[in-house]
Amino acid sequence: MKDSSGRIPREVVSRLSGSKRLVVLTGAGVSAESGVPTFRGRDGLWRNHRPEELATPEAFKGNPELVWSWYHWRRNTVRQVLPNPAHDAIARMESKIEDFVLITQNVDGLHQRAGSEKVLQIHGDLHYARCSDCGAVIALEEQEGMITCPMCRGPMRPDVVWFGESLDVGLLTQAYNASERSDLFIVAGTSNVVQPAASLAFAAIRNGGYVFEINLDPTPLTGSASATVIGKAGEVLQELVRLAWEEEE
Ligand code: BV8
Repeated sequence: MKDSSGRIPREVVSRLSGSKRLVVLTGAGVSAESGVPTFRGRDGLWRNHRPEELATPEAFKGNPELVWSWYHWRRNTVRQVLPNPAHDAIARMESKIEDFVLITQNVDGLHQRAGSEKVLQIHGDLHYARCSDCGAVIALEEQEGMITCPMCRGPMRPDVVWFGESLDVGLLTQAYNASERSDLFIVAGTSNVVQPAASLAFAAIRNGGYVFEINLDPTPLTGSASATVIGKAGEVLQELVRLAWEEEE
């Protein structure tokens, strides 16, 4: 079911209101309506740098000052924006469904600011730094420039997963288990090209789960999704929770 009118199929609404095991997977498109640039979209530049150029261990090894300045700029950018209706709708789903997991590829922390708590940040969080020597993790606020570990004085790096780096095995296992058990898997605002995140929806499909996709454009998942609505995540998700629950109250 592919609907470019933005209309949400009735089956999606009834599956959400009746869901016992809901998983939501988000990507940069969910933060786009907060004014945060995406990675591959038209605005997919981060201050004239493509993520694939700087979000790598090689880039950090070669020019840690540039990579750190890029992450400080991104952190300060997202600290000045607000969660949008897409983040709010997902937090509302969590409040309504006990067995709920949000898997996000985003590192901006906007889901938590909207009230989401059951969040698997499988690509890390740009509000934190991690020591390359002792592994200590610290929260970042106003810091600028290179960060030195307060525990061992070693060099610190952004606490995110770069291209070519493996994801945290524990988080990824939790993400796969939740996806395989889900009766409804909502995937919003991701181009579904980055692995292994892009395989999670297929894990749900393989186990008989219903996959509902929301995006401005078709993606490699669209042909396999149970239903796709072409539209803005904020608008479609808000409409979905209204149809599923407001009519109850
Ligand atoms: C791994 C954190 C094992 C950092 C990110 C060759 C060599 C090496 C590796 C690979 C290779 N080929 C493939 C790989 C694997 C690679 C990969 O998948 N590459 C892709 C580009 C092909 N993956 C990895 O490297 C992963 N690790 O595989 O480990 C390994 C180890 C060694 C060697 C090989 C394998 C690690 C991946 C994690 C990378 N880190 N972020 C940072 O942010 O700085 S990924 C980055 O992309 C973000 O996390 C982002 O979330 C993620 C995915 O992008 P999207 O979120 O989907 O964003 P995008 O802009 O692409 O799309 C936005 C979508 O929203 C669009 O579809 C748009 O239409 C839509 N949209 C826009 N506005 C709206 C909207 N939709 C709705 N409403 C709107 N308003």
